[in-house]
Amino acid sequence: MNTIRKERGTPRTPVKQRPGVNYYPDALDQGEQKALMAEIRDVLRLAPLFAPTMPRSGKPLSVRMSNCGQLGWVSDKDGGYRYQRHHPETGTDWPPMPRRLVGLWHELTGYETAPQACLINYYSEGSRMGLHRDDDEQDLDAPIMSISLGDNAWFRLGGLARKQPTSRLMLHSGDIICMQGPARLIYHGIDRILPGTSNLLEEGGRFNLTLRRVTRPGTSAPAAPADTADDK
Ligand code: MD6
Ligand code: FE
Repeated sequence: MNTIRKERGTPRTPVKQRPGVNYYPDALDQGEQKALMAEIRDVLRLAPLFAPTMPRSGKPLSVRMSNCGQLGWVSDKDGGYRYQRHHPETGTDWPPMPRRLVGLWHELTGYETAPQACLINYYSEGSRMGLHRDDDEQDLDAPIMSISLGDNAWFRLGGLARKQPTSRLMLHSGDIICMQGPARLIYHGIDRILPGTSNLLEEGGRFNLTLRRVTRPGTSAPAAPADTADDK
């Protein structure tokens, strides 16, 4: 079983929500959250938050986002959902993923290959994330690891079909949740955040970081657009 060892030496074991969903409450202590947040702020200075829009309708999503790592997830009216190497507004490559994040990925998921993308979502008061599946990746054997920083949020977990019943879970700053295997393609979303429940962020709100593999390890990724060709 994967464990995460905190500074004070407490081994961390996941709370199984259901097959394939490993929840690590309080995985990062305050110091670790602050250090990680400082690294994310460095990323955001190079790759500022942007306002993604929905494919076709062009309606704005309610979160603002950025990325770090080799690839970043973006969405807009004409191009739709996709991974690309560069920021849609500045045109420059995404900043590298902080090593701390890569270390957490290996420690918690046990997945042998490194994550390629870290999507950074920022929720201000009133932001939400509709029920969705993360299925724009080719490597569905790889887990997705999600880190919460800032205000509490109600996380909704459903099944493999949109109509299946859902349950909800309160995510707190420092919590990590991994979805893999039988849960890799389950529906999930954020109902709402609870403003004022954390003092980690001066501006309030919540950051969520999701680490992903995008292309299959060791393949030339024939199905990918040239922009997402693997260099592994
Ligand atoms: C959020 N999380 O916590 C949204 N996706 O703000 C996700 O959409 C998510 O928590 C894939 C795997 C884990 C997640
Ligand atoms: Fe998701």
